[in-house]
Amino acid sequence: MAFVAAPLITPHAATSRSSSSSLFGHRVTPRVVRQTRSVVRASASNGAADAITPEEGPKKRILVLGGDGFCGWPTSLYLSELGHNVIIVDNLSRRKIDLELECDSLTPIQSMTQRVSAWRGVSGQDMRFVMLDVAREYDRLLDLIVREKPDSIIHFAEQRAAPYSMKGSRQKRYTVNNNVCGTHNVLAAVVESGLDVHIVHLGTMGVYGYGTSGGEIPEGYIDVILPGGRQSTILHPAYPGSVYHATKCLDQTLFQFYQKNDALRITDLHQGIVWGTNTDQTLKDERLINRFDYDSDYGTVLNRFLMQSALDVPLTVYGTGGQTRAFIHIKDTARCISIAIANPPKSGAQVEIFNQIAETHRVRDLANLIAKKTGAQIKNISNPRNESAENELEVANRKFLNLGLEPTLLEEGLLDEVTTVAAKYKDRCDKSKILPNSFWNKARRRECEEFGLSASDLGAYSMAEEEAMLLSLSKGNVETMQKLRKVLESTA
Ligand code: NAD
Ligand code: USQ
Repeated sequence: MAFVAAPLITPHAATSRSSSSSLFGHRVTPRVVRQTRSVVRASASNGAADAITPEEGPKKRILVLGGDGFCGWPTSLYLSELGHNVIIVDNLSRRKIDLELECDSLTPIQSMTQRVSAWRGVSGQDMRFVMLDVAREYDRLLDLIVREKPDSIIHFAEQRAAPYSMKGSRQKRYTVNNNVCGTHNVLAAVVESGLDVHIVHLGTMGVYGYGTSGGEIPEGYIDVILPGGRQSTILHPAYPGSVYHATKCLDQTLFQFYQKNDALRITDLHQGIVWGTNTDQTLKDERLINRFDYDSDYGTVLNRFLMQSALDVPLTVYGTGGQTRAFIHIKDTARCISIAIANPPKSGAQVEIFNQIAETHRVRDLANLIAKKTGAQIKNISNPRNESAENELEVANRKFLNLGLEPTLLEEGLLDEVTTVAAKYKDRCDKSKILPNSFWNKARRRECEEFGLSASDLGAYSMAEEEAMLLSLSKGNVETMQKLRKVLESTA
């Protein structure tokens, strides 16, 4: 059946209005603001009758898949502090990718054993860690769910960097296999366990695409008129901008199927770009510090700019910097998830979708305000990505506001926190990891190389892998290896 929407596309929620605010004397235009929060404690959509605050909700047993990561670790601590029983599940693949990319978190993160024991000591709360690959160890995952009988599973455990997912065919395939199989394993295991587990998944704003909506992006669903005049409510059309974002679109189709077929209770959080480093919990002890990615694959734009300014290197604005994106602070990530946990959809209700964002900003506006604040230079460089050079972005986020979220906005001085962290650990930074070295296609690569970016990078392989490959091809003969390297360099 063709479900091309007729011109009538009605977002579920009404339109919020833009406003502007002054940051460090600079005018910026956050498009989604707190004033829209008119009804605190309104009912959640989707069958959950009365909104419950995380503090007053029942204490739950929660599996946090991907709980060693940038969002997962502070969220685990936050939930634990609220009194929930938290079990972290992670295969440490993010740490292994650091080895592959020959890069590391700017902040000196501790091993999982040290992290968990530090939290137990600081908080007196129990917390456990299970090392398990969600995408490849189905039986162990099922066993864990059956044994622990969680009330909720929070699913962060995916390869989350768009640039890494576009680096080469190996990384594209890994991202699809890991993310789609992982999500499917969670769904199948919950069904097989026979337990009533609420699944909360971290999705992305990027499922909607950028610049195609032509108005406010609703929270997940739109009403359309199908050919023949029939009315329907469908998922907002998916329009991913990378292999990574495409996996989140595939995830949401899996959720829709499992909700329809097995009446699973699922919440999908379409989160914007997360910025910041620490939360009240990670600040309690140096051993609890959160990770901070600054490299061109995993570092996200605002944290990268703040890091670059601390290092006194130019801010890397891709293209014109006219890309508008949605942002949320790491403290609000944890808060939103706790709200979602406290307000699950009823069994049988459609997949609950929230837009998990605080505000929107244009990349060049962010660069300008940081430059103004710190005196950093700005450098517009060729865009390694295949994306719209300029786009508008207006996003509905009323569901979380109605459930009591008071978003942290950039203007609240928290940029200083990131700048302080960046300055404190800047000696740990490898400057060679700052310029982009993943390209969306050959044309983007060529253009960037003509611009002088990333001449040494061969894209699909890290230097260590390339070295190992050449050594193996030349069977250890140094002369043959040098010849092979010359051929590789001349064709790169
Ligand atoms: P991250 O890479 O820091 O953390 C992900 C964690 O999942 C890592 O610790 C990794 O080791 C683990 N993991 C990956 N695959 C696994 C598997 N198969 N089995 C077990 N563990 C596995 O990423 P993050 O920034 O914390 O993001 C967490 C989630 O939030 C992701 O799904 C991401 O798509 C989503 N998200 C992140 C952002 C952001 O700006 N960071 C924004 C929107 C959405
Ligand atoms: N950009 C620059 N300069 C940089 C880095 C990025 O101009 O040095 C630009 C990019 O071209 C892009 C924008 O900034 O237009 C955002 O890039 P990003 O790397 O900060 O964010 P993105 O790739 O979109 O991915 C991040 C997370 C991902 C999450 C997504 C939310 O890594 O896990 O899903 O944000 S969203 O973008 O809303 O889909």
